Amino acid sequence: METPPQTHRKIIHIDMDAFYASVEQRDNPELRGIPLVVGGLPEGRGGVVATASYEARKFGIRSAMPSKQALQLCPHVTFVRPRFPAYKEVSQKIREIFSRYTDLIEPLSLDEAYLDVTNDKLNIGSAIEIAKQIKQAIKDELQLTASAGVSINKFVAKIASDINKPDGLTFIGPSSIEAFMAKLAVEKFHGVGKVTAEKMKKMGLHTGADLKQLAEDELVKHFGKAGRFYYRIVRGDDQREVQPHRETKSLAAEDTFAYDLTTMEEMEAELDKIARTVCDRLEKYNLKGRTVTLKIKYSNFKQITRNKSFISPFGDFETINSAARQLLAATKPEDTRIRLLGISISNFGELEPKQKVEKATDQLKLFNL
Ligand code: DCP
Ligand code: MG
Repeated sequence: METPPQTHRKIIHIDMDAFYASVEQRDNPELRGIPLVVGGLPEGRGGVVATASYEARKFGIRSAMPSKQALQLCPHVTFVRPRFPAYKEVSQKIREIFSRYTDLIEPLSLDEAYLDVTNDKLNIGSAIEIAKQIKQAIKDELQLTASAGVSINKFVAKIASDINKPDGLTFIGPSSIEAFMAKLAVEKFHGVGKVTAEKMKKMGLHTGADLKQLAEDELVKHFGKAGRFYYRIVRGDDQREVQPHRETKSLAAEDTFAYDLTTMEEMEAELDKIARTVCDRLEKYNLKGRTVTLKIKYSNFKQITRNKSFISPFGDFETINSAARQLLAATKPEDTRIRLLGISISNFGELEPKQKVEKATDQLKLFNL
């Protein structure tokens, strides 16, 4: 008896090349073809590299590196400050290009997104062809380049987009996934940070092939819940769906600072401004929420959020600002360097009966995003 043909999802991961730096080079011809860093200036304290042009990467300059170090590696490097509104605009435009092909778009950041093109709007059928067309549209309409990874799942598509950067297009089909995963270094696994990678190496686990030797229970024993994910992923099994943007359920404002904030006064002053912006926006849309979420990104790019919920809806500056200050104080911020602060308000609708909102103590949650 014949087995029915296997059907697979068609997933594309798109990631812009040297994103902030490419936008700066596009908008200012003097910056083209030279080593360029977008980020904090080296003469300031705590300035870090947000990204570097490919010309600067030849000198070993990388994202998250102190700007001072970048200057040592390449004394003639040029520094420019980030222009977030310009990057947001490009981000919206690339999403518009994606939406010509599918509505199943899951943005991961301003410059990258997953697309599920299993049933594309134009009936093109070939995910590789769609990726080509998207790259071409980005070139023609935005004068920028992107790299694409095409596969049958998110995990492999994301790794594939990084393989032939810049301006790359890499396809990893179903029959090559197992071999591809076997060769993959453990630090390339999505979700494996430096600490886990070190632990794996100490255990003699260097590649996907090594991980595949371990039973699921063993992986869970050593790596917790993530172990279950590793077990499946080394076998090329990733069933996670592309999750398109849901309806807006929160309203937020945030600010990335040119220098890391280190004192409570600086942080509170910045929070004040952000709370004002959030408050103005709530007023503009005539909204009141019940939850305040504080987002903090540290100088090492670790990001946390903490939130606090109230029984009654609020939209006033005092409540938002004091809640944000309390959440900040609870993180012991004096011992840290802070790169970004943000406040968002959510929970606009009716309270779900099951929703846990503690009256007296206010709920504190910690997510690792
Ligand atoms: N970014 C940042 N800090 C980091 C990493 C990134 O501010 N530690 C910003 C600047 C980047 C943008 O996010 O331009 C996109 O991040 P990517 O990791 O995709 O890096 P690039 O697009 O700059 O380079 P690549 O060509 O490697 O994708
Ligand atoms: Mg990128």
